Amino acid sequence: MRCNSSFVLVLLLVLMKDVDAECSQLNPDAAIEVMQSTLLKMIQAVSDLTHIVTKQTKEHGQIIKECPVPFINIMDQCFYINMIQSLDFESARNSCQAMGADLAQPKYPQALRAYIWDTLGDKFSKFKLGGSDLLEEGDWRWLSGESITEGWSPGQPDDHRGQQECLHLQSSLSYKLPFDDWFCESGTYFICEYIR
Ligand SMILES: [Ca+2]
Repeated sequence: MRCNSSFVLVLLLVLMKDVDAECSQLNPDAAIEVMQSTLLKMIQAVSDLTHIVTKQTKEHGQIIKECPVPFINIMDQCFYINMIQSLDFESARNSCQAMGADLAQPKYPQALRAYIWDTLGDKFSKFKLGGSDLLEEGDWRWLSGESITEGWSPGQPDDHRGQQECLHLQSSLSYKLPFDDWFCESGTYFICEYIR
């Protein structure tokens, strides 16, 4: 693309130089004709250049859609894995919101778990996500309101002691799939998601 835009700029310069040289040897009418013809070519060149710049701007726009620091891109979602604070559900949510984000709603929880496993191993095991059955027992929903239908580890959600109402991601591979219901009030690490 850079070559194309450079080419158009060079073409403009060549046209301007040629018209100077050509007009100096012609009578006024012929010189005007040459200038008109050259002007049309220059307009076309400027149009081409505008098209190229617009396309480059769009491409650049895609580049700057990368996740803002400290969020990382996993499967085209922007996550921040908070291993600094161990918080209950509401506090974790508040912490995410203070970063311009919210608790995470991963479309590909196994990809998120693979990243955590690759970078942290089994050091940490449980992370709060943006899902619960707080509004209606047994009706698991993301913060968006969409149902949580996949990703549960076998035997989960088990609503242990009748008190497990918040979605957690289990990074340990001892859980076949990443999701487990766990106590909202228990302090755990958590994952925020920045929505672009
Ligand atoms: Ca459970």
